[in-house]
Amino acid sequence: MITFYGTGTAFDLPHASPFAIKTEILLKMAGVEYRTRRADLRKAPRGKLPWIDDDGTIVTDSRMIRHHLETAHGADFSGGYDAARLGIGLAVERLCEDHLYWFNVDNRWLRPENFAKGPAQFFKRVPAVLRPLVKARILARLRMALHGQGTGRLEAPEKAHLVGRAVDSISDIMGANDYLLGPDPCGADATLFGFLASVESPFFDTPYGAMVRGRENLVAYLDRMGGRFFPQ
Ligand SMILES: N[C@@H](CCC(=O)N[C@@H](CS)C(=O)NCC(=O)O)C(=O)O
Repeated sequence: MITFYGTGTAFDLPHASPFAIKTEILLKMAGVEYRTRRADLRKAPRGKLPWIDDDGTIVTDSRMIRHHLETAHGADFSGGYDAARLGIGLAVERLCEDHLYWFNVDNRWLRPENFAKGPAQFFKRVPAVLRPLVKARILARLRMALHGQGTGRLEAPEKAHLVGRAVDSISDIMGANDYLLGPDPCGADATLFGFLASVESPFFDTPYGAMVRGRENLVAYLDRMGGRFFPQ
């Protein structure tokens, strides 16, 4: 039995973390038995979530979890597509994970109104006297990470321009397909749904949600994927 450590439902999403949404879809696609546990980041094997415990084998990082499901459980995430299509899928995944991710972090954590109604809730279990200090320390760490990565140095219109380009490209790649690469879902859809749903989330005040909602095929895709993998 696999134990999957994610965040659980938050912000009207299946998980607060897009990487956790991705991983739960991969587990469902793989058809393996699993149970979900709320992750305590202080106990995360590499300080990040999600991770899984597969009967004593700990696997961290959604990409390595995918690899583990393929090698240890025979999962096939190809969706039947050829190598060239799958290459496009991988590029879209990395566009989400290494590019869109940062705008999402910036928007949720560094916009005070979004932080207050969103991530600030994670600190409820920290003793009240320490809470402001812990929050300030984490925000300072994130600000540094965003500055180092580069997104933190951009102005709001530049950020909007870059997110818009990414969202439009994904929409153009998908075209009239039901899923990213064609009529069937593949592993890349797990990632794409996790990030698109997170970027679109109306829970947060963001200019990015409207960009997703402005693309009919992406709206239909979110409905289709949500209905298929998180019908509840
Ligand atoms: N490459 C990792 C990224 C995971 C990741 O960045 N998770 C975030 C949550 S969305 C996290 O745990 N951040 C905590 C931290 O960096 O301290 C994956 O694919 O799982």
